Amino acid sequence: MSTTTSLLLSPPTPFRRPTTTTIATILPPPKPTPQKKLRHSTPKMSTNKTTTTTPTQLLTSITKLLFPKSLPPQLLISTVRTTWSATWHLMMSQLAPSDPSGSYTRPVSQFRINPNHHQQQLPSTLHLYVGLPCPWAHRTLIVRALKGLNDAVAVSVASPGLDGSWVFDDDSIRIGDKVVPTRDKVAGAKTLREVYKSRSGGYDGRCTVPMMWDVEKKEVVCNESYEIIEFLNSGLNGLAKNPGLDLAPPELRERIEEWNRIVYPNINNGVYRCGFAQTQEAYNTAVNELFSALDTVDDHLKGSRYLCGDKLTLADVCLFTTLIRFDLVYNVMFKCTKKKVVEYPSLHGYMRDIYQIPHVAETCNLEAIMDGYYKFLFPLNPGNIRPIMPSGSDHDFLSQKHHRESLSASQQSAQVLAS
Ligand SMILES: N[C@@H](CCC(=O)N[C@@H](CS)C(=O)NCC(=O)O)C(=O)O
Repeated sequence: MSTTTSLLLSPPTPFRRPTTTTIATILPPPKPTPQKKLRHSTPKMSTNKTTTTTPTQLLTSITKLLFPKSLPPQLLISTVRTTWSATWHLMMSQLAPSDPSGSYTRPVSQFRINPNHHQQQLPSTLHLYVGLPCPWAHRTLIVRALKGLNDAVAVSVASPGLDGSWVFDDDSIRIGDKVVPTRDKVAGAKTLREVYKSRSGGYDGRCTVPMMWDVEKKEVVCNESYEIIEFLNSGLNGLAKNPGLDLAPPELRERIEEWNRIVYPNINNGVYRCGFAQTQEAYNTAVNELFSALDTVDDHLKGSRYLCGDKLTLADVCLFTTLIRFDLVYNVMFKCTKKKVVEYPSLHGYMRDIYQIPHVAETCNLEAIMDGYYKFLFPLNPGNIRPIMPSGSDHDFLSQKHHRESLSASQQSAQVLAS
């Protein structure tokens, strides 16, 4: 039984777990589960009858047993508050580890590229696993597209499953050039966990995207996004259609690092620190640091086209993938409510500027991003209702003129386009 399943099966504290006999007695005859719609492989559980039921059906039955159709309002509110809060704390403690103050502490990625080795190693066939809602995976899609590596490094696009894991659907219908969910193009795996597990030596840890896979060696090369984008930027120039584009040129590396030290903890991870904070104090700290960093960046971008001057760099790519999700998701779902990106004069133009660089918009599947957060990844939105797209965040608005060319001496998009 997976961690998630066992977690969901744990009874809320004030109630005793009903006995198996009781559950079996109240279980309705199982209906066929619409697997396609659920988009996750649900293991079948046996009952003592010849029929089978899924964990989801079992849970629904338990819930119906615990909560009759109507309760006096006060009892209903206090019961739901207690069970909801207990379940939320349990889920957060297991899935979003925190320090003693309740601040989210992101787990460290397991598979790393040794920076001293990757340049010398001759790459065998590399494959990239991504998921569209994920900002860390989005970084890799952008660098792959800008470097002209779409043919050299194929990509499989996983979809979020209802149990929080990454799963593969059949190939989606193409929407122009937009990246859409796909099957696993390497071995036809049904889940990303299957892919991770198929490495020699197996694997039982977190199965995250992005993940770079060595097809011949059947090995995870790396599952840390920043290392993957550094590698795509400089490690595959022999295969890239745009080898002349350097998103981390030596003369800018120090400045890129300086911006990363501000943007990563306070903005990229900062939105998660807001959303996953487990105490008011932890949230207050995270949200103040987030908006103070956004103010700093906005102020800087008044006079600078990109973070490090006239040239787009990896620091911009990393900032962009959080900004594009900000008003769509983080502002509402992660309580990053002080301001929206659209209210920042420079940040919004900067986001549009990057969105309009050829090939970047293709990597931004705004609907998949909203679905991923509001319907799948973390059950922070139990009603599963996807809010309406906020104004200033849709494709037409993002395609409007940004007027930022005048800030740069050189035409950056010409450099990017030279593929
Ligand atoms: N530090 C990693 C973070 C990757 C990450 O957290 N990915 C999330 C999606 S946004 C994931 O795949 N989570 C699945 C899980 O934790 O099981 C990176 O930058 O690559």
